[in-house]
Amino acid sequence: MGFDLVPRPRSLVEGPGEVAWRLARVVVEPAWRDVVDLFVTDHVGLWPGGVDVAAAGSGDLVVARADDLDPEEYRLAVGEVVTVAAGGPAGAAHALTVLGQLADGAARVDGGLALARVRIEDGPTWPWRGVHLDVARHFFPVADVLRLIDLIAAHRLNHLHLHLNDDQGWRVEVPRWPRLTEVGAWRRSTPVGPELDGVDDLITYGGFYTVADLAAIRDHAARRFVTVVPEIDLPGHAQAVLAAYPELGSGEGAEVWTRWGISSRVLDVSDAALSFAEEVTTYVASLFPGSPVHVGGDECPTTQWSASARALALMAEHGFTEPRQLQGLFSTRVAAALRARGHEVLAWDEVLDAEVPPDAVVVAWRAVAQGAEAARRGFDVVMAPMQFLYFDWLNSAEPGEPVAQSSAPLATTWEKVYGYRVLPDDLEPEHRHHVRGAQAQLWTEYIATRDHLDYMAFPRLCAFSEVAWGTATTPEEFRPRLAAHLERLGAAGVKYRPLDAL
Ligand code: TNX
Repeated sequence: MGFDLVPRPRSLVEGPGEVAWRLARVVVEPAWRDVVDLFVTDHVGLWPGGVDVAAAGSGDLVVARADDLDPEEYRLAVGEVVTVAAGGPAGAAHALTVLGQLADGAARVDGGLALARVRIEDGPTWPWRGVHLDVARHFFPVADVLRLIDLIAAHRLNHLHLHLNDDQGWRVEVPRWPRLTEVGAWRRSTPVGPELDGVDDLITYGGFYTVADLAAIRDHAARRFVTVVPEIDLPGHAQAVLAAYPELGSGEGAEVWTRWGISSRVLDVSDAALSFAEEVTTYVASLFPGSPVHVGGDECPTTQWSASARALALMAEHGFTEPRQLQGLFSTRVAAALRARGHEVLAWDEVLDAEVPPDAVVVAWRAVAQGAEAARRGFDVVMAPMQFLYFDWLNSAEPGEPVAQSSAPLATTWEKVYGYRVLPDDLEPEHRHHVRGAQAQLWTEYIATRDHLDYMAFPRLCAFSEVAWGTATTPEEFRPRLAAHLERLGAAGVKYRPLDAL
């Protein structure tokens, strides 16, 4: 297939011939007008005469609803008139993203754009096509997040999971708990290079989002059919919280952590700590009405609980045999509060080791097997296995790659990402409906700048987008299309990793 579309549509039939297409007038129903306005402004340089948008009559572009299509499905036909039929506005936005890719590369003829006649029928295989960004280990300003959302939408991905707190920083303003940002958003120092080298920069580092910042991120994303999924990760990964409010822990006071890894300092299983988790998570959730919310739950060491009389008494009260089961008290309580407010709840796959909140969606990160286990146990699952979808791992095992979370020979090449398939091989047919889709993770211990984020994300995210859309073929077929697509990204200022780097 020509046209270098990424992700590849389900079906594309070409020809015959070309049209000289000049866009002066669009017809679209009023409810979908914003989708068209965004398309027109995003490509404003292509229409020197300006573009009118009308609700009826004739146009050079006609965008209409089709009842036989799902909300994200579309048909796009390029002829003298370009027509888009879509099941919903998200499908129309996907169609216009593809039309934008065709138009951006087109030559000018007869006062118009030379477009090949083409009929595309398309839609995603997987409803959850996510990208995760850790803004806790390194903080990314609002402008960088908005730009990432644009790139997510450009790849027809549809969720941005924001990891808003960790041991090394708390990144959301919470009015009733001001020390979370006064104290918890700032760390004294950051490792330079591989953490285990023990070299530290001794420079205060931090930042956080205001309520207005998060509203801007939410609205920018919503306009592009990207759902923002906020995560408050508790009761583990809580050292920044404990630096701000030591009374929520059971050990000695601590500073915001200046190391990577897993801190053993976790929230105590006290009424105060359980209420805190519920209150801050529901507060942050309230800034994202109707969105799914992630309650974290990964990597929660139990050493402090094993040493706490209160925790041991609670274990006896609940008949728990393992301290790990105490974690279920947090996830079930916070999840119930979120559900009561209309939020779907997600959690990292460690919740499988304690009590899983009813209806929780499990984000399977440790391996594919946890995803299959969650599905077999009746939970919906988003596949995020680190071996394929952690883009903080090395791009290649060659010497010369910048420091990353993995060490050679452990590397995740774009070819490896491209070869990943969302459905676990061994998952029985009766459990497959639980697989919602997949998500790529950008953990940022070793990603401090926007340019480096680009280097780690692209081209792996391009490969991922096609895996998640469900139309991946072979690396040999994909490579030339990817090369052309990377030029497109480069023209948009993306500092991607060249295919032949190193
Ligand atoms: C594991 S995945 C983590 C993160 C780290 C990441 C580094 C998960 C739920 N926890 O805290 O940043 O590995 O790759």
